[in-house]
Amino acid sequence: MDSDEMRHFTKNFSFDKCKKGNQGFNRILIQLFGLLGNGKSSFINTCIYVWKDCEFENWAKARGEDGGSTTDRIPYELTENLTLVDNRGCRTLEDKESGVIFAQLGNLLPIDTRVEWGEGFGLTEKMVRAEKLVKTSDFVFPVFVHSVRKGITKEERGELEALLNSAMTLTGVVPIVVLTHKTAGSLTETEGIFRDLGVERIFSFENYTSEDHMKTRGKHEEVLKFLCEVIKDVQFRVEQPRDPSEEMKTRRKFVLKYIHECDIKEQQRKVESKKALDQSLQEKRHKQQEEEMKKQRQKEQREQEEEFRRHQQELQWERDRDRARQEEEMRAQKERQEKKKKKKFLGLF
Ligand SMILES: Nc1nc2c(ncn2[C@@H]2O[C@H](COP(=O)(O)OP(=O)(O)OP(=O)(O)O)[C@@H](O)[C@H]2O)c(=O)[nH]1
Ligand SMILES: [Mg+2]
Repeated sequence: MDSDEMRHFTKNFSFDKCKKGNQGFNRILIQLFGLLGNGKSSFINTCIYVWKDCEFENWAKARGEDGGSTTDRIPYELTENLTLVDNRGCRTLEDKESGVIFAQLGNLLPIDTRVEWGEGFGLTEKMVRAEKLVKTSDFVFPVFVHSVRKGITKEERGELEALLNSAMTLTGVVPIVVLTHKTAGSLTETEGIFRDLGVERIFSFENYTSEDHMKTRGKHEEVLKFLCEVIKDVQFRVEQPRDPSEEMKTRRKFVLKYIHECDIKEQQRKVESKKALDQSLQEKRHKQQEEEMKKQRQKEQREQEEEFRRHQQELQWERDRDRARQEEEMRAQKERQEKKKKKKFLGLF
């Protein structure tokens, strides 16, 4: 298909025209998810810019590199039947936050509303309150947005695989991956990692931004290709009999089970960390006791040695005194004998 044909195909898509009719669906929600600051809002800007073919605006409020600027679930309608949703990004791929990610991805939290990082009961309650606000007629289509510049560490691969697999189980669709910042790192390597994780379709972009939005044919065609690919995948999915309200219930069950499992894991983690803390305290106490006993033993030994040394000295003093006394006696005796001799000698005269 050339650009005009792709545009025409996208514009004319409607669930009513699908082989089995709409089956209760009336629009595709292209749900963007991913880590903070990876270009989700910029990708929305890129899509709107291409689709409207107008002056560039920062419609989705793309901001700094650190991310965290999108805090609400905001919908951007491209056609009556096709809407992009900018979801709140996650700081890490860890379980707790993924609970919120799945609640957004499953379309179980209201649109146009701030998304709080809740977990456990708080998140469940929000989902229950949202029940009347979310529409079962939305066909949820997951698109994972990742920046080539940020790369993927070895540790992140396992978490990413788990996240993508859960997103697939939740939505029934293999997520499409959109790579942004395509010239800011190794595109081939990043694509390879996602392919190894089982991702079938990957699109890569250098997003249009406020600083650089010079239109190029390549970018325009890639966006249109992306939109057509989403629609074709949806058409393929709705060739099977579908029940949107049952599917919504299944998604809700999935997320509730996920939250519950995260809670249990968290509790186990707390118990284990308390156990480890207790053990280390006990070890510390034991070591302290041993140290004190060692000190006591050393003190006793020092005292014994001191006692022995004192005793030896006293003996030595005694010996010295005896010797001095003996010497004194011998000297006196000698004196006496001398005197006696002298007297005898004088008596002769
Ligand atoms: N050069 C270039 N810059 C990009 C690209 N994609 C995003 N950016 C820039 O990266 C920064 C973050 O992009 P955002 O679109 O706000 O990212 P986000 O995923 O929406 O982030 P949060 O909603 O804040 O989590 C912005 O300054 C964008 O201008 C890209 O493909 N190329
Ligand atoms: Mg954003």
